[in-house]
Amino acid sequence: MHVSTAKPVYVLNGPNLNMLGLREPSIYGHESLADVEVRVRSHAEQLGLRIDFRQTNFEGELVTWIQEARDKACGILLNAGALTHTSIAVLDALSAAELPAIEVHLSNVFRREAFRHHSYVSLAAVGVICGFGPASYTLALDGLANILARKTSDSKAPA
Ligand code: DHK
Repeated sequence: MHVSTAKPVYVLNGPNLNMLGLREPSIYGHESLADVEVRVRSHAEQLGLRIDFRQTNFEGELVTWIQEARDKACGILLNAGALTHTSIAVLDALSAAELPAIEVHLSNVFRREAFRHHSYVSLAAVGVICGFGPASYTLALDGLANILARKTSDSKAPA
């Protein structure tokens, strides 16, 4: 598949994802966030998509980036880290963004503690990919590319 959009996909990462590779490797693996970025960038190139890849430990900054995405991005991949399970502010920003958003997790949150089973982000996401390690990001990008390809072909269809 090859999708061409004028705007990039925002790939946004929340708290503690800067610690990937060092942090609990039995759960999150040995790749750093920079390694994940390289993977996502090369996969995006194959799909014809551009990405803007970022990480923050601050809830307000994540909210600001999601607000910015509304005008500047064509879609969002979001691993909000622990904010997934706690942040109504992130949910509200995503709902306001009116963009296709995919929720991503490296780990299978459903095999973990009960507090990770609930996600505010899911309420505003088209879908969720979790449990595939760094490949969760590229699988999520495939899902988003499908949605964007459908949107582009719909907008070209005669009324
Ligand atoms: C990352 C985190 O930091 C956790 O708080 C989430 C998610 C799971 C992940 O698997 O990528 O619960």
